[in-house]
Amino acid sequence: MKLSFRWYGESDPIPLQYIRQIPGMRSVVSAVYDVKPGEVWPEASLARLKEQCEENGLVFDVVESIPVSEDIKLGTDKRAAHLDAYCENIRRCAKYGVKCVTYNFMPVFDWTRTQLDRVAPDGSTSLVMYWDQLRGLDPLTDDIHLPGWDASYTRDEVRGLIRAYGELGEDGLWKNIEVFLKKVIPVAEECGVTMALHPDDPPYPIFGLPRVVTCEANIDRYLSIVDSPANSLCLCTGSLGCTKSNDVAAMVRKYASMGRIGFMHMRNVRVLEDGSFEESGHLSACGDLDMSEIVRALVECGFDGYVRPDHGRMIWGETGKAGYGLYDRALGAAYINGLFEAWEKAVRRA
Ligand code: DNO
Repeated sequence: MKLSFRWYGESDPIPLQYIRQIPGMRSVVSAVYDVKPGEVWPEASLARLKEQCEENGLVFDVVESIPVSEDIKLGTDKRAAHLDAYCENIRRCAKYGVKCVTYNFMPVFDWTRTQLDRVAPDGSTSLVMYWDQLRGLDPLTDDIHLPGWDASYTRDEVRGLIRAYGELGEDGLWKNIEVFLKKVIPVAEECGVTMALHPDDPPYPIFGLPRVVTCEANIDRYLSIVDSPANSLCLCTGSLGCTKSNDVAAMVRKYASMGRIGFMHMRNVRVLEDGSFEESGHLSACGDLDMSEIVRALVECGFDGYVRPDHGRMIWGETGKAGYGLYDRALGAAYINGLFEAWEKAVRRA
């Protein structure tokens, strides 16, 4: 596996030099963050990212994300132009050494949480989603600002989008996924780039918006639309793990053995009785996922893609971007290294 770490570019309070000091760290996961979805990334920005990483002994070879515009997801009259820009971005990323591009197909909102700084008994804070904080909210009538949601939409725009997705429905979303994949995957294949689809987080509809990248059956359907290793997954254990019906270790084994995992997001999560969930420390004992079984599945299937410690808690007084501090993600990286070393040795001995 190739160990990686997400870095938000020059605005990230964590210097690349610190990232480099994490044992085993190889790759930087980043993106051009100042260009709107549907537009083309300047080559100079990619060149700069590559250069900054190399100056610090790291490789810039994973992009998270090239965002899929709402126009592509909804199939509006701007779709064709946005798809051309998307393909051009893949070509440009490849030109600067990128091998894996993460993206998602979640309507309007990316991940959904109700609080980003929930204090645990040990004084650490983490991201949570509590149904009693969400229930009763209606984005069509209430002015909702959930943490992490794109603040660039006005309330009216959000309402317009929610209505449009309501009309589109799941079937319409699947049709637009097909148009996207049939256009984009051949370009990725040509450039030697693996497209890594991130699951919906959490993996069920929120506010009636269709969400389809949620479970094994739907992921099978997604991967079969274009049956190519370039059409792969960014398998996020914490996202799929917030539904008890997803057996994450079994899904990892299945898709790794098919060669369809390009990138692993590794974190743990605790699911509460009413379906609410709390992000926890990476260790198996801290949440509901058996992280060792997940790594075992990867190792036994010969996985050689990218892995990154996903969201960490805020610990030791660190402040910064929720989920993306240095300390707990570095602890996560050390833990992931340990699990891989142990399972790789066990498999070699067997
Ligand atoms: C959250 C991330 C996601 C992810 C996108 C991929 O912290 O895992 O926002 O980057 O869904 O497109």
